[in-house]
Amino acid sequence: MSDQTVELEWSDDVATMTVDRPEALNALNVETLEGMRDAIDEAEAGDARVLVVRGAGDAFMAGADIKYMRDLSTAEAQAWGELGHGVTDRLEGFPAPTLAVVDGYAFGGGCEVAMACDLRIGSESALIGNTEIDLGIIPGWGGTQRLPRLVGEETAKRMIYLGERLDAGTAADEGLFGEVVPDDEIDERAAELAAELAAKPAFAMGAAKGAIAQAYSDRGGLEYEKRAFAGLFGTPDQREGMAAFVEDREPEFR
Ligand code: DAK
Repeated sequence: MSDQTVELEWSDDVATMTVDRPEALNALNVETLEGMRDAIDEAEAGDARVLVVRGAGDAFMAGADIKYMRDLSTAEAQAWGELGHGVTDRLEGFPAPTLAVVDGYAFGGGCEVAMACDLRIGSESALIGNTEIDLGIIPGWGGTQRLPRLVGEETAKRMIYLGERLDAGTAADEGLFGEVVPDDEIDERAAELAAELAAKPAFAMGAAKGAIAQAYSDRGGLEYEKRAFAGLFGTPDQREGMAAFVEDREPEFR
């Protein structure tokens, strides 16, 4: 399968989805999210036993596309949010294990895509965080719900309130990465781990994933987050935060 910005490749029963928009550090726009949605559907239709998620070039994904988002109205932000939630929900509900291979930047929506996967490994040079606050917004694709689960409430609040960017070692210490590998070994380690997962009994794997999901089946928080996120569009802080990024300057919030 091939979209302009998303590739799906197969190696035996392992499907690998790669976001390939390196000129924007794989920032997620409408085309990219639609490509991811289609690739996930194709991986599921092809009975993938593992879905690997990664980014091309120097980034996993540097977040949602700020240049696209900056002028969205609340209604447009809602539609945009549904598309992003569709991708993270599909990843979370994918019938087989999903593995995020974070080699480079994973900020904002990129961090949220990684957190929607079952397992995460990082390269030594990876940086990860929910950095949205400095854009005058909050994580909107599940970050407010999934980050506290992974790292605990206090750490999640510190990361989200301050927009912290964690290096790989700290991310592993906090529970965001299962393991950290040297940059030049990450491809090999990802393939090894994916093959190990693919060799496990698929019915039991699906049952384990489904049962674990029940521990987190309350979607009320995700719905709250969607509404809170969209409500920030059009506020002076959102306009200022995103304008400052595009104009390459520090934001001045009121
Ligand atoms: N969006 C658009 N373009 C981006 C981008 C992004 N997130 N990140 C990088 N780029 C672009 C840069 O603008 C630059 O483009 P040109 O100027 O060359 O045209 C190119 O990628 C290379 O970036 P830099 O020149 O900045 O490269 P550096 O190595 O100097 O810095 C960096 C890399 C990743 C540290 C820096 O680019 C950066 O801080 N990027 C922003 C990271 C960030 O804040 N990400 C969070 C985005 S907000 C929603 C729910 C959720 C979300 C949205 C909606 N709904 C419910 C509606 C999610 C929001 C986010 O993810």
